Amino acid sequence: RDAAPLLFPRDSATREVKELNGLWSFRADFSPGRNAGFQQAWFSGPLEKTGPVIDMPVPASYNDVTQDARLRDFIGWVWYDRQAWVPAHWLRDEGSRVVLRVGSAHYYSVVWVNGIKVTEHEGGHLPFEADIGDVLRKDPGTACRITIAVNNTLNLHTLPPGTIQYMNDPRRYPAGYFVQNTNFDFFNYAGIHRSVLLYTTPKVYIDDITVQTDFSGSTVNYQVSVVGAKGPAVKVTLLDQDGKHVASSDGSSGLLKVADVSLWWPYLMHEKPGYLYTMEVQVTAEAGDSSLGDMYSLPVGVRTVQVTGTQFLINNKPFYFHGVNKHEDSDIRGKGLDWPLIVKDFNLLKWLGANSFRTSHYPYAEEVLQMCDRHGIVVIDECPGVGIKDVQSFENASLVHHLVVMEELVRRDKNHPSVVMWSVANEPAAEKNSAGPYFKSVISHTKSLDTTRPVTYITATDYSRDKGAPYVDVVCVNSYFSWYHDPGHLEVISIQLNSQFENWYATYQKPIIQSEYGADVVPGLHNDPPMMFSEEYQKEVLHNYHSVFDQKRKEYVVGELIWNFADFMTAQSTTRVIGNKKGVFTRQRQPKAGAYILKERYWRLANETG
Ligand code: BDP
Repeated sequence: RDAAPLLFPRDSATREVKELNGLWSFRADFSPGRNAGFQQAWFSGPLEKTGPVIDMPVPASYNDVTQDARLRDFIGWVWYDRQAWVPAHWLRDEGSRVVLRVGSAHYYSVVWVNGIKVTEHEGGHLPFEADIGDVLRKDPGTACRITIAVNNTLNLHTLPPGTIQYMNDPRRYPAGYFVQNTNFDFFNYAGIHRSVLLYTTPKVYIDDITVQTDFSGSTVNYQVSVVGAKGPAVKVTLLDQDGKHVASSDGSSGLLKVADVSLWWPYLMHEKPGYLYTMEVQVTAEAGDSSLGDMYSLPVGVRTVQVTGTQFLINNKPFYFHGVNKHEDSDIRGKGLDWPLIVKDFNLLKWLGANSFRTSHYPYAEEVLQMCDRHGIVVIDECPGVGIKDVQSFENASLVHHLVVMEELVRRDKNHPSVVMWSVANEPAAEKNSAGPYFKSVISHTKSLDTTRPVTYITATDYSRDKGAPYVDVVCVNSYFSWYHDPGHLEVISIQLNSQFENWYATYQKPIIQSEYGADVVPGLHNDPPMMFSEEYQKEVLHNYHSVFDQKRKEYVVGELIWNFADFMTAQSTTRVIGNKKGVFTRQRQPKAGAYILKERYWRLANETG
């Protein structure tokens, strides 16, 4: 429980937050066994005393910030450390918890405070935390030292999975080197990717809040869990955007009824998208106690989601996804959280007229989902289940971890109105016999964690062989006609895409989203008649796909998400030109010709379908 936090850290009248972002000391463990750091206990004193350290910004991937190719392609443990001062009153006051929280670090992390191990966490894209008050109180009045060791190694039971190869044939590899093989197409950036911070809560504290909304009958159904008190008194107040009290209730669970509710609408479906109420939760240790125990404010959007045989409904109205697939990826910082980039991307989504995206292929920073809530951008929230292909990755050890990841993801993201569907995987080997029971378990577990949202995975397996498809609520299909199949033959798209849709629909009678399609463009390359990698070819692929979408969206196709929003980094290979170039924007977020095709189309769709 300690490791997986529930509520996003926010300050309030009872909580303080202190960010520890900036420069940390950093040392990669290049020792042959990659284990010197543990053997020599690099956590027991300042890292700089163990050997040479360099400056490393947090948050950021470490791979692209130096000129050292060995660090870019490093595999194994890297070590971060820094000192931090904890305000004296945090420790003087025995009644407060001091929590250290890491927004995400890829992939496996171990954390020490003043040389004492406080937590470990598996998984590169979700937050973890530890109550460090007791450790700090051993040494009050001194700065504390935080050490974080992070290992980017992926194996057949991690999520995403991978395999490590050691190239040690002395006739070919003088020094020997490690290779991380993966079945996914993005660079395995590593390091501390999101904010590290300290925050306080009182000893009696709000541990979790769950809201489920509806707009007929009651409106907000809430549950608050409080830790540290036997019979806590909970008071919940809902405020509208003008700060007006619109509903209130007592008790750790209940219903809030709002007259004239302002619904949360997706962007372009309503002139006021992303309407959020604020739910203020106040707790006292026991009824009648006048001193405030804890207080937390949660943004709440009131909306419903429902899937029929042919439609995806938001607030009972058909919703058509016209959007993108993204990556957390940019120059220099890799997968590190970067506010200017986040804001730029939202401006570009709006420029395009995109109403949605999928968090391909892992959970994004919570800050991104908060932006989606506020701006009314609809999200398909994907877990890091990308590239599940090898037989061993369907074994029980993998399944058990996958279920834990879904628990952590649902716990973190369940209250975001923007999140309308969970995706448990991308392009697994769904034709394997073990894929059937595997995805049956993952999907039914996810549904038991959240009864309000549909669940899917993204497939590239033929409809007739896909063993997990019976369990999804919406069929999400990726296809690359005239690219990976029939390269150069644009004329195949119309016939192949039509039969793709017809076969899936005839087999499952479920709504379908085209969850990926696209073509690489090296920006500035031109060729007429169109040739692969030219701007003209991407435009033609888009046009051909779009004319089929336009026929089928009147029937059961409920969305189209381009692959990809922007160019992104991958491992080096013969098919990648400094990364994947299927972006409609470059990695620096400048439009290619395809972006203008989408812009025109998305704004037209917005006018036609909302
Ligand atoms: C799809 C994958 C995506 C890749 C894309 C591509 O889901 O991650 O980047 O192909 O090859 O199959 O461009």
